[in-house]
Amino acid sequence: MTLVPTSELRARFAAAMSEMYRAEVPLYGELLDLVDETNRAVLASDPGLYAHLVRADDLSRISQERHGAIRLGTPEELYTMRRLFALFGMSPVGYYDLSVAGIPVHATAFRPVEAAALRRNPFRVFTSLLRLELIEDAQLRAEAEAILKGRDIFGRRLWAMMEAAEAAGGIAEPAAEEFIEQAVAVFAWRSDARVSASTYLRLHDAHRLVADVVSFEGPHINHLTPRTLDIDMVQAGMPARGISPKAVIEGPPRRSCPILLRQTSFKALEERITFLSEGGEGVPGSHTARFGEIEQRGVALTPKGRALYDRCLAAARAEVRPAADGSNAAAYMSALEAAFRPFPDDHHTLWREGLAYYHHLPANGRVVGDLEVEVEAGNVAIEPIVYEDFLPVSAAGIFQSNLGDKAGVERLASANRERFVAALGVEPLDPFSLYRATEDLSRAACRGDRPAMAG
Ligand code: OOG
Ligand code: NI
Repeated sequence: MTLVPTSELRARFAAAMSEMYRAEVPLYGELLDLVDETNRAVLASDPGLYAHLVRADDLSRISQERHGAIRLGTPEELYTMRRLFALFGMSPVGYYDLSVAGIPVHATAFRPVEAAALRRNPFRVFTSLLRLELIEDAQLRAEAEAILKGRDIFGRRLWAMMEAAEAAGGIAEPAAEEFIEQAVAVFAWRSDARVSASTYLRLHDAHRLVADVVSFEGPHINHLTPRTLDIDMVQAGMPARGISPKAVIEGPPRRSCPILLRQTSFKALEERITFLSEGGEGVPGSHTARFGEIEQRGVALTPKGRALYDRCLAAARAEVRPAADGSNAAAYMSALEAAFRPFPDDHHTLWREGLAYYHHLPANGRVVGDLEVEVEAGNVAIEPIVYEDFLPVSAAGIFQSNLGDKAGVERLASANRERFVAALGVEPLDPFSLYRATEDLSRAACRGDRPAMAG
């Protein structure tokens, strides 16, 4: 029995998910075309970028690259989701507390972590867990808990397949096909609510997100995000295709050396749903949950670089707080530009000051001298290591834009990392250590300790 490599499974899973979402949300298909067109134009006009991507072995993955997001209701769902994603070679990385932005969830990102796996397919899923304890009304909280207890988001067939796969250490053909189908079905949209219209309204009043998680049979994928090489160009091209993006791009400003992550989203669709009713005939209603998003990824920052990023971002937001209606978007963008001026914008300075992570690639064979000197002398090239994770302030902005303008402005209670980790069943991996390890490997490779290659 030959097991299908997990990266292969993940690539097929991601492709099937994208196909499903394209059918569910046609505007997503439109967005993919726009991103594809833009990426081609950027590569054609920027041979330097093309060469960089080839050297860092990052080119082939970009057209297939996506992230998605789901929201879970119970600790058990999160625990089992970890088991499911593990079969696709995706591990939990990082902890994100969204309560600081008034959103009652905390989250992790499931993603591949090894360089070769990332190259094959970097599919990631931002996975939030609802913090029911933050619902103030005790009766509503108990009701929501009871509703969630009664659902099985995975289904009996998938449970059986997961257990078999864990026992066998993986999945072989021909089961792989059905396994992927079953896994994708977990994230499908179902328009039949599990609650009555009045329960929905009460959940919705507590927080729109509570209604989105509790009212349905499963954790529908709420967006899938392609990666663009020029987010400003895509943003500008959206209106012509009937897509209206949020006014402000989250993350750092435009720079010559992109850092971390810039993201923008467009509004959720209003979808027809059916509520439960006493008579069983179903009551029509509507729900907004799903949206579109694009992102541009840059170099991963070290803790020192990240601290500088956080300071610059906080300075910009102290100056201008982006309004949900977009009315001060221009003022915010210029405050952002100004606040990021202290952040060096060339790779050699970022590297020299230890602000970002790089692959080290020897120009000709093994390097014996001091690596620092060899880089300065041009005997070792540096290529940015791509940021594979998310940003809490950006994620809060994305949540807020798709939850509606009024949702969540006040700060909720503080983070509860221990509770999240207990539900997950493991400590999420530390993103900085992963980038650091990748950089260290490439440094070792320069000295001939391992065959030289990117990542
Ligand atoms: C997730 C929002 C966060 C991102 O890319 O930061 C996010 C959600 O709305 O469930 O997708
Ligand atoms: Ni997203």
